[in-house]
This record gives sequence, C-alpha cells and structure tokens, in this order.
Amino acid sequence: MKAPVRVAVTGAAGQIGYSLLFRIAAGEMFGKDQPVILQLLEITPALEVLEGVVMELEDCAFPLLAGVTTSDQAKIAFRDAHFILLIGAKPRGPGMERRDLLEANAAIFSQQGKAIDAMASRSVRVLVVGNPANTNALIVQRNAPTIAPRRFTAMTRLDHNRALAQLASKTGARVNELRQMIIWGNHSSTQYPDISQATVKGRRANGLVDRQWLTQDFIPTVQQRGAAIIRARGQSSAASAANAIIDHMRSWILGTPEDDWVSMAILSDGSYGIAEGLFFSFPCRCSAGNYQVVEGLEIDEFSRTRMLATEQELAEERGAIKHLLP
Ligand code: NAX
Repeated sequence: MKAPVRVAVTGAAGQIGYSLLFRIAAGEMFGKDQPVILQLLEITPALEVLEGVVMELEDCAFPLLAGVTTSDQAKIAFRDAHFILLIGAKPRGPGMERRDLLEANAAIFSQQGKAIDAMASRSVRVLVVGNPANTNALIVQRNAPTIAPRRFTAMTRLDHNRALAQLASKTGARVNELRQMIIWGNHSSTQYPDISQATVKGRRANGLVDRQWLTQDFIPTVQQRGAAIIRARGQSSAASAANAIIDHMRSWILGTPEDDWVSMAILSDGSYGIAEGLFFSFPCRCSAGNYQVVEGLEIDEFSRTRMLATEQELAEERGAIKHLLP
C-alpha cells in the first residue's frame, strides 16, 4: 500500500465540502490505491457541524481513509499537506460592495498563504475555489514566497465543464466526443468560454453552430450559469463544483489526454499577451504533475476583445487589493 497523502480542505463544513470529502475519501481524486489523510479547516463556530461530517466519514468505513483531523487554525490544518483545497471564503452579504468582499477575503487568504508558506509540504499543490477565486489565488501565492508559484491554481474547471455540456447538448454529441474547449480569464461573468478551437466528433465546432447561438446563447449561458443555479436551487452550485474540483486535481496529477486540454487559472507568464502577475484561466496540458499553457493558438478579433475584457476585470480586482499584497 502507498503512503497516505495529506489533503487539507478549508470550509470543510460547507456545501461543497459535503459533496467533496466523501468522494476524496472514496479514492476518486487520487485513485483507488492511494490512501488519504484529510486535514479539515473551519472557522470556530462551524467546528460542531464539522464534527458531524467527520462522524459520517467514519461511518462510511472507507478503506482508503487513513485519518481525519479538524482545526480552526490554518497552521495546524496545513501541516505537511501535499494538496490544499481552499474552498472556505466569506460570502457576499447584503449591502456589501465588491470592494468590501475583495478586502474581506484578502484578509482570510493572506493569512492562509502565510500558513501554507510556513507549514505545507514544499511540493504542495494548491487549488483556490473560494470566490473571488482568481484574486484570492493571487493573494495566497504572494503570501507564500518560499513555494514555487506554479504550485498555485484557481478553479475554472466548473465553467469548462458547463461549456462542454452546453456544446454537447446543442450538437447532439456526447461530452466525451468533444475536445479542446477553453475558458479564458476570470471565474466570473466576464469569463470567455471559447469554442474556436473545439471539435465535436473530430469536426470544428465553429462550423456546426451559428454565430447568433454563440453570442446570444452559449457565451451568456456559461457566464451566467452560477446565477441561474442560485435562482433555481436557492443555493449556489455545490455538487457540480465538488465534481470540478475532483476533475481539476485529477488532470493536474494524472495528466490530460494527448488530444485534449483543460482550463486552469494560473499565474500568467505573459502568454497570449495577458499581463503577467494575474491568475488567468488558460488552456493547459498536464502531465506527471505539471501543467503547460497550450501555446500557439490563433486568436481572432472576436476572441481578443473578450479576453481583454476579462483581463481588465482581473486587473481591477488586483488594483482593489493591491495595498494588501506583500
Ligand atoms: P458555504 O457557505 O456552504 O461553505 C463555506 C464554508 O467555509 C463555511 O462552512 C464557512 O464556515 C467556511 N469558512 C468561511 N471562512 C473560512 C475561513 N477563514 N477558514 C475556513 N473556513 C471558512 O459555501 P460553498 O457553497 O461551500 O462555497 C464555497 C466557496 O466556493 C464560495 O466562495 C463560493 O462562491 C465558491 N465557489 C466557487 C466556484 C468556482 O468555480 N471557483 C464554484 C462554486 C462556488 O460558488
């Protein structure tokens, strides 16, 4: 049996946590031969609820679950962690301005970044899910200067999966017959879901759908999907978010297929003219625990305009918390 990997999860008593932890413990993230130790972080008032979740984890008698710890201290939860899933965040309250939300989360993610720097395994892999995810990832990464920047990512895989599902439904194909979808930019309504490279059963997707569907249906549907789910369910996406977390980590660790790629928000190195130092979603290929931006794709005017809009929003978010960055 392999040695267990340590997986820290924040916001573990929340909705996404409840959909996610059982799947990790069942071996869906790291494989059916990889034991895991879960190191769960919550704020103090949620520790009691978290204890209930831990009791349920125990009651599943998962053979791969080698241990569970709980804490309200990031430095304890992140100790020696190989993987850290930052899900807990401050939600937007009534009357709260976007800037207030950014600042409130900046405080949380600065402290968690410092705790990662001090306590996590040097080869840790971090995924930020809590919103605003891209800018929170920037704050975490900047507060963890001794860990390689490539080890920090933010999640746009749910958007990627939503885009695949919409295109599959429109073209009457199965999701696994689609390749090369892209989400560019921010995990927000300015994101740009791009089908210009996508194929459906080996044929260019662009030739199968018309421009009107693309601009008036597909792009806004993917951009607004989170809001549509809140309207219908009264709560934000949780099971699909947990599923996307599993997909993101599996792709990162186990790799992407030769003929496909995934969308991940990573620290821009200037690829495609995107400003360096922003966490921006790019098409990425993964292998052996590493990722690379897919280079050399042709970007037309239609795409460029939309990429610039989401880049602009990310630059503004960074501007709003700049004074809090180390
Ligand atoms: P919930 O409100 O159900 O759970 C969040 C949990 O985080 C709560 O239990 C809370 O006590 C805890 N928490 C708050 N501050 C914390 C801190 N400083 N340390 C540790 N725990 C803390 O939210 P849930 O539906 O689980 O969503 C979690 C986050 O994911 C939200 O920020 C949400 O906006 C974001 N999402 C991001 C997505 C993405 O694709 N990047 C999609 C899904 C989701 O909307």
